Amino acid sequence: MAASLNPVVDIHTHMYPPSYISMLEKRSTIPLVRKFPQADEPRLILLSSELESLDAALKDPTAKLPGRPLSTHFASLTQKIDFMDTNGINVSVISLANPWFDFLDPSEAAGIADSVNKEFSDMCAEHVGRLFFFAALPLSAPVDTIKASIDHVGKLKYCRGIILGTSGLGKGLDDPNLLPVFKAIVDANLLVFLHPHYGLPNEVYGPRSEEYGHVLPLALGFPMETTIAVARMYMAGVFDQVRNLQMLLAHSGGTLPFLAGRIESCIVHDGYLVKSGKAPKDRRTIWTVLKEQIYLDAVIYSEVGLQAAIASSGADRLMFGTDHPFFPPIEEDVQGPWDSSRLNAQAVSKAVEEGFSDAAAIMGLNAVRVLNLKAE
Ligand code: 5CU
Repeated sequence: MAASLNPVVDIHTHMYPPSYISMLEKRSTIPLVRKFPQADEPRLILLSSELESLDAALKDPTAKLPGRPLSTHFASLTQKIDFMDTNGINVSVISLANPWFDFLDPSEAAGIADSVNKEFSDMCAEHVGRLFFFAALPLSAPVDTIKASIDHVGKLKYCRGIILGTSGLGKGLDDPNLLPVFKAIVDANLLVFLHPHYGLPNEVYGPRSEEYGHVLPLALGFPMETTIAVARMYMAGVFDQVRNLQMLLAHSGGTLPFLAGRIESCIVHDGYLVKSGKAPKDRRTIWTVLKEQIYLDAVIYSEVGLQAAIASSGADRLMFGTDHPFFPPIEEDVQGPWDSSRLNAQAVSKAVEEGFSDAAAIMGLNAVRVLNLKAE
């Protein structure tokens, strides 16, 4: 595809390189890859909400298949480039999908992270100018090892940030022990791409949740997880303590743009916070943090959510994404255009009139500027 003055850049697009898939094939607890006699393609089982259907399918070969089909779109670089060409995407910033290295034993995490990050770097080198990547960290390892890993990926030519889950070192992103990690990320001039994985406790979906497929964990659990993680960071003062930290939030910030006003109101009406001086009048509000330290992806599939995202962070802080290879078409050809990608592009053109500069900014120019996506 020819380079364009107004490139389309996909900043939310994942892969599991072949070495990561082999690791999942050897596992007996989630995340795992498993073949079932009733299907040709292996299944990729990631989420705790899929455990019940995994157990059922292991016992009964006629039971509903758990997880999602592990199509070639998850691990093949050729397929990623084909997807980009078919869906009008000039440049992609690829990242390892959840749950990254969270489940690894501390003793092996750094070695595996280094080698998977190198695979990402090598893939980018095969398609100079079309691919960049967000690296993943060995978060189960000691903090000094994590810092060494940040230092390492910061020097990789095509690395533009760190994809991070919400668990941090195990206690969430408001954990004071994580501050040196955030500082090291800033020092390496990298941005954090915050992405959910753990969702909400399964009980909230109720005893009938199996009837509802993946809808509740993905549509609601994921965004709430992101919302809560960032609200905790805000309440703990992380954004003030690491003033240069820049975060790109998946799924247009979960529900943060919509709930920021309510968060603010709850703070100023909290007797304990106000009386103990924890909510001083000159504090930076969550609105300020959204405008100064937060970027949002445009993976929200509707102009309604996108308008809230634009209103809270600004059109200059939004970036188009697809979430490929998740959400493939169910009934159409997976080698053709994907509706999930089209819906996100359509939301942009409905929210900010197509042809106007905000549309070009969200579709790619913001990413080029913020992530410095130059070919060499
Ligand atoms: O379909 C899913 O489970 C997912 C997932 O796990 N991660 C993601 O980024 N999108 C969809």
